[in-house]
Amino acid sequence: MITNTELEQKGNQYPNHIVSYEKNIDTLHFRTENGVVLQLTIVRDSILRFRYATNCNFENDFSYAISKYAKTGYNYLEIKETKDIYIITTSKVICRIFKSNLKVKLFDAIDNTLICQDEIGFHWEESYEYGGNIVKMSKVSHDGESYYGLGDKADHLNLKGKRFENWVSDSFAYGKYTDPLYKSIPFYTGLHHGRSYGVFFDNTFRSNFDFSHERKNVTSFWAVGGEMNYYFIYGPKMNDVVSKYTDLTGKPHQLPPMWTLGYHQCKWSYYPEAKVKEITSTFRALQIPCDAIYLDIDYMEGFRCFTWNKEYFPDPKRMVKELADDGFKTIVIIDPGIKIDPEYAIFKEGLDNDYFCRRADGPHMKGKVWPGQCVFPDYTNKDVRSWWADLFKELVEDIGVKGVWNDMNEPAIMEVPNKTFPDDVRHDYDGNPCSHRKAHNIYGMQMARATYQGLKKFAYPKRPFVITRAAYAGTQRYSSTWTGDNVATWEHLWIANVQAQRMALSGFSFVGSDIGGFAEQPNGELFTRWIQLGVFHPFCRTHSSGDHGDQEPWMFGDEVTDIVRAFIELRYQLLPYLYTAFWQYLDEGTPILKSLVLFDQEDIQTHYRTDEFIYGNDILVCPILEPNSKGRRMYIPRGNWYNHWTNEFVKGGREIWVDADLDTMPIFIKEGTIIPKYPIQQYVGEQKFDEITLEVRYKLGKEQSLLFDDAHDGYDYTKGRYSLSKFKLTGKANELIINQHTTGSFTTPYTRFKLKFIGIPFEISKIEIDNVEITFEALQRSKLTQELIVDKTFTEIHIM
Ligand code: NBV
Repeated sequence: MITNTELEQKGNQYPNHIVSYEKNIDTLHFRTENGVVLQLTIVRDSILRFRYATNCNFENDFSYAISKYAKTGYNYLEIKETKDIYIITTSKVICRIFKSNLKVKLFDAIDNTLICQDEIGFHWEESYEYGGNIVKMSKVSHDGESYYGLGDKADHLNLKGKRFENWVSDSFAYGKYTDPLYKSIPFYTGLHHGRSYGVFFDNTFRSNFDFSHERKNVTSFWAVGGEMNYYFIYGPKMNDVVSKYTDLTGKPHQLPPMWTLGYHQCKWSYYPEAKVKEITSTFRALQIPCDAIYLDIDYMEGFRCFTWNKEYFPDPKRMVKELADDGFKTIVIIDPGIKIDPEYAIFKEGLDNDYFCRRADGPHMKGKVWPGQCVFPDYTNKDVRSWWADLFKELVEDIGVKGVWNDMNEPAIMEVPNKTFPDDVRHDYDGNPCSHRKAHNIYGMQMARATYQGLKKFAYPKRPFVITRAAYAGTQRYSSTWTGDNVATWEHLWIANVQAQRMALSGFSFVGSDIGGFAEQPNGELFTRWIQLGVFHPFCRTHSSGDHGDQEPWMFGDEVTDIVRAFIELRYQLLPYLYTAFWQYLDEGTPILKSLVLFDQEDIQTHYRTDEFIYGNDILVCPILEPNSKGRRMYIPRGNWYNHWTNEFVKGGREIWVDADLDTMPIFIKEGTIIPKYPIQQYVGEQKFDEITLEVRYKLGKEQSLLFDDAHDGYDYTKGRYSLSKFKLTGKANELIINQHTTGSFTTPYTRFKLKFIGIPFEISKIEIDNVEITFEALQRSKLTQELIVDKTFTEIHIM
């Protein structure tokens, strides 16, 4: 790895002053005497893009990360010039560019606070070996500045003082601090003086980030090729930074079908058919809710993608249908390696059409993976993606598979020192031919994209579901993801918690870990604690490598089975809440998991908090991460909360001890919120219910909550057929008022809400629904909770 200091010693900086600029639509082109060296695009009032050229030549402007649906356009732009600087002002930021050295300083446009400033700024080193440049940016690290983001790093949530590399890597049994891992998301947020901004370095080459590691007051990032091309995103709220970044790199193209938010059971591997059925029927017999069952590589014939081992699975279509009749959706794995076998149709097709990657001098890229020697589709070629997408016709349209799981797409190669393609492999890069140095980090993303295209086409009119292991920024548009081959240890439970939060902070919310650990075997206690965390991750799947024993919820004795069932049931009850959070993620880019720092950045207590997080908007969760725990200390963020189990009222802004025997974990609900709950089902859609529960927690003051609903699959919601209820709660000393405003044309199957009131501090003497007083008998009272069944169309409930 090249260090900062080495680079600075060798680095080039601009010898020439900027002498002029031209404005072309939204972009300012700054020139030295030799030509244009810097392009500054005003993407939005709060997003500026900086592109630097070392020789006054810019590359073709192409990105896999940026979404074509990203919001663009600004409200205000003013450009001023003095002797030494250019001052570019939007309604959100002021950018000063120094003519003599191109250094940049960025300020809040409202109050002129300095947010981000170059140290050396842009500099570079020529790379003789490969051609091109190592491009580098250094910025001043401010007093008390913290850093978050970068995808799946297995490190403390706050990245300050650390250095990381982005090079998508198969990392079997990685550990805390292993770097790099499976994903490359070159985006971070900085936070100082209560304000947050983001930097997205859209460069797919191997890149590095140094957060005050080598030099205390400097944060820098660099890549071994390509351009210095980064987006500065101003908040000042971290939530806005993340949602703007998510908008820029894209939100999932559609809502996931609701069943994908249920519980998934996986193992390497369930086969033959009888074993699969034994697993699924045990779920139903033990009444443990489950929606998805996975087939790992052994379902194929000799690991050939898109084939079936007919000895293990004689009639896949019948089996998939029978599983579906029992509420199970079948998900199959598909790897990128295509077996070199002249008898294998897909190999032949790919060969005839020249769809496989080639080495620099022409031969195919060959490498060993599960099927033996393989070739690999170049997913960076549009025609290859279309071909790949069409290969899913049989699996999805004919056989009825509901989701596809892309593995080994870093790409991973066995028995070679670098575990992936050599650098010289060529890629089309959508008409920008390049070597693997540039395409490596997006290979897996483009595979997931091609798979997504296939699922979208053949699952239609249902929604697609894809899971990918490798990812680059923007992959969230196409796929969900998991954190790869973790290990059944307590340390890995800690890692899973951080990784899921960090991915959410990096725009990728649909994430989960292999619950229980992939390698080795958990004991019942670890498995239980992992399930407790996992049911609060957007993607919730138990997975393990078969070598180490079984990992189904009933493998650890009755006590564990009962606890695990109860937590999976809780997940199913909370499905409307999670679905609403997902809708908000699509609508606004709001991360589904919120680290405490994102929830309340002004409270410095949150800046180094790692364990606690907010699930959706209103539920505070803190996993138990150590064996033999009877509870733990945790930080309750500012505001008031109710203990989920006891309804006890808790004041935040302090650390407290929370009891948590094995059958429980710390969960708190924000006061004033309205939490929707479904009845328990064994799988999504199992029951038609007439009524759903709304848990209402009293607050002195005002609070807003949302409930989104639709058909749970299909695209009707995009045509307005959804139902979005906005609840406004107003609590006074002797009154509680709930207003509901609903939009959308979807008629929910349920007609009533069962309101459960928690924490009302006054004796209720009167209730009015839409100005009509109801009889007192309609109230069923208990000590702290009181229930009321109402027509779902109410507009105002007034409790006095
Ligand atoms: O396909 C087998 C496994 C899979 O179960 C796992 O989830 C992947 O991360 N796969 C890796 C290949 C084998 C890894 C040792």
